[in-house]
Amino acid sequence: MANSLYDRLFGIHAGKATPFLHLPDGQVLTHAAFLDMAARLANALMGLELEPGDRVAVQVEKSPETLALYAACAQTGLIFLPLNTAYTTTELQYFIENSGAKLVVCDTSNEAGLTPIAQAQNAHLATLNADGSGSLMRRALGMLPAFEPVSRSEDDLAAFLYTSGTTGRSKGAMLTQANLLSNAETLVQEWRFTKDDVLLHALPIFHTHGLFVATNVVLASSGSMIFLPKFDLDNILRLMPEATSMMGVPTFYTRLLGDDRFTGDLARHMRLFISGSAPLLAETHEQFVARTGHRILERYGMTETNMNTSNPYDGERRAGTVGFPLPDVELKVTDPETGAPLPQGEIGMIEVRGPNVFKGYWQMPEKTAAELREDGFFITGDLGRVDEDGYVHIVGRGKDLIISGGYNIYPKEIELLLDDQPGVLESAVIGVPHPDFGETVLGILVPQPGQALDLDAILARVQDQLARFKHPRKLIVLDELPRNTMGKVQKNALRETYKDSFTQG
Ligand code: MCA
Ligand code: AMP
Repeated sequence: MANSLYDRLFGIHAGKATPFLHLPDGQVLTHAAFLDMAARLANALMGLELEPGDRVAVQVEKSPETLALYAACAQTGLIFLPLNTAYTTTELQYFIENSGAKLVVCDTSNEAGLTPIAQAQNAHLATLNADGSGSLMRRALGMLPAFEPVSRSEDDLAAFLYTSGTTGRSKGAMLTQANLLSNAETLVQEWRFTKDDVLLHALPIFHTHGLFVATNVVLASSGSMIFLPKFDLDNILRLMPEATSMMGVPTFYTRLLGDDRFTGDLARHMRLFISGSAPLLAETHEQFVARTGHRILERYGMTETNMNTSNPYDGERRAGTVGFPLPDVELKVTDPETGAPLPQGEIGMIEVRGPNVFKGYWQMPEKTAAELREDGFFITGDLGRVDEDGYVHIVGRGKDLIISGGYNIYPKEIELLLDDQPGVLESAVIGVPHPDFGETVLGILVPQPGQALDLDAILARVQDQLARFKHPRKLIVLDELPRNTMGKVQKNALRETYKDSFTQG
């Protein structure tokens, strides 16, 4: 029985005592031990009478067990739905309800808050903590360490990742086995990953970058990874001598450069540094070359498409560009109004097509139709151009989006909440430059006539509802918002006015 995702990422390692995860305390988990854990989990999942295609919503800390749960979902044909650990109960409720999850896996500390939400839709709830404790592993440990993978076609769904939208409502991006596999195998080739690679893995595993890029590339190449719970500079510096490669968001690289202990000597043996999820400033790229001699390889992707472009492994890695379309990925630049292709060199909407492009948004046919053309091209919302040598440059965003430390934040979601606060007439949320996170969130409030705003109380209410990384780092009160003649808020003008809010003084 075929199950390509399981077979090609996990099954290939059956019975191998080769290292897969190097843990920060020095322990090593072999491929075989990892697969045993995954099979026990697969048996535990099937014991809950879940059916292939059911969604498993997972909000847990990064751990080997969490990765094994991903493998177990592949093995059982369940759809893995990882969720940012920063999400509040209010945010989680939406994802659980919208996806119709049949199983919710959470940290014990969130069990009380999520139980009524799971119960309301007859979903099971199990706990899994950072140290591997909790009801899920307790159940799994009583199971056999063998499980025959459920047969799945490559067109079957393997994962949902929620991505916010300009309307403020998150959409579940449906990713197939083929989406994940094709991209992983392409990236192994493009970036020359082999069984000898040891990837320094400090990214979260609830997003594309840490899970479908970093983890899948390591699995598909039979390499191993130094599996860190989070980005911690001391750990990164301590463990870099044992690694061959690292993937990170630009904040990883600016933080490394900000520390004098990060020397050329420490990095010299490394084979490859990769950056993505947010623009890497050309200045950061150049500083990195000056310090280490390494040119960071920048690539460009999205939740809906996995990776689209990459700078070359051999050949010039050009700062400020995201390189060339990957093999199998077609990329064109179109007129944002008409969709007509633009002449080479002109700036327009980036559209992509290929085996990496998702199947659509879960139960949102209109949103799918608005972004995914019938001919298979996905309208990315990113504005860019292709230069005379074929390098893709991302020059801006057609979508109202803030990227803070690699996390996407949709202003609309925060504006809707701010508008609801007592005394607030309207609000505008913008991204402004931030030395550590690249961009951060600034909220601008207009009070109702004659009202004084209690900013502390407003912030406190926002904090209850929204994940920490989405919180406005500053609130500013204005009498009115700048608007154009059509009445549209001029966010560009606001971004210009407040651009130095976090970078100076
Ligand atoms: C943490 N905080 C943040 C962020 N992360 N605030 C804004 N933006 C963030 N990204 C909060 C913390 O809760 C904390 O709150 C305060 O900011 C400072 O925390 P700190 O300890 O400095 O943060 P950290 O834990 O070191 O995290 C920063 C980080 C992390 C290492 C940059 O956010 C991270 O790992 N980012 C990677 C995100 C990622 O994987 N993106 C890929 C998406 P307090 O003030 O209360 O202490 S996939 C994608 O985009 C596409 C597909 C692609 O192309 O890859
Ligand atoms: P997400 O939908 O959370 O996966 O975020 C995808 C978005 O991140 C893209 O549409 C881009 O706007 C941005 N992005 C990813 N990689 C890069 C990059 N290397 N340079 C600039 N923007 C990037």
